[in-house]
Amino acid sequence: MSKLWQARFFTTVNHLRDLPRTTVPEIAFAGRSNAGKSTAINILCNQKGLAFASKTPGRTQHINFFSIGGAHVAMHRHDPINMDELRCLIADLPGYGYAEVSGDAKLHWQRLLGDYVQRRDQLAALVLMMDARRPFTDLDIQMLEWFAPTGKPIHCILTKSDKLTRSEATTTLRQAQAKLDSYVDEEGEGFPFTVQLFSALKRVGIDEATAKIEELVGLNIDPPAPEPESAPEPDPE
Ligand SMILES: Nc1nc2c(ncn2[C@@H]2O[C@H](COP(=O)(O)OP(=O)(O)O)[C@@H](O)[C@H]2O)c(=O)[nH]1
Ligand SMILES: [Mg+2]
Repeated sequence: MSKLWQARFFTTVNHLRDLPRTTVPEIAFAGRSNAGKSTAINILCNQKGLAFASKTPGRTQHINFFSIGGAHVAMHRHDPINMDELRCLIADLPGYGYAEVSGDAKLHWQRLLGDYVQRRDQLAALVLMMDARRPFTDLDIQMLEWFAPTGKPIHCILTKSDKLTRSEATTTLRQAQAKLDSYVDEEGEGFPFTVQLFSALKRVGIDEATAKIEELVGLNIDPPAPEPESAPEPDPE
């Protein structure tokens, strides 16, 4: 069973000063509104209503955090989680590129997202969700170029691949990988950028995305067992 299935709502943040004061690794999901981000998060976490999926995009301008770890089967969903057992946070970033967002809201978005992805030390990796029919729009590139200098991994998920034929999907994936490979630093070294196809509708790429995300936040490695209480020394006899 995927560890992502443990996800539960943690907090909502509208200003960087309110970011959770946690130290566990975070992974952030970014994408244009309508890219299929909420649908993908819900499928990966196996929970229908975790991230709000809607047909009227662009209404959320805040970062929603979900937690993995620290909650148990018997707990009520409103019970506080055990912070000692918190493993990682998932940050659902506000969708961008929604045409009707006003200038002020756009600026707010730019500061919130740009600052968050560039400065958040706990942020281990970025997942960039793009509609497979039109990946790498200007704002996707902006996101990618904000994050690239951190040297941390970006995993691109090409959503709604069911809208493409098999051969279109293959070509799209190859072109996306080539695009990512074209980024090199001053020494000519590539970046840790990966890409895959995904379809929530046809359930394509779920295992691949799950494995990648778990690896990026270290959920693939079990946490060290707690130190056992030191047992009394046996009597020398
Ligand atoms: N065909 C298809 N449609 C999808 C898929 N994933 C999401 N959608 C649709 O795309 C629209 C936007 O999805 P949503 O998850 O709300 O996108 P978000 O704005 O990025 O969170 C909705 O109408 C979804 O039903 C998919 O894998 N295939
Ligand atoms: Mg959404």
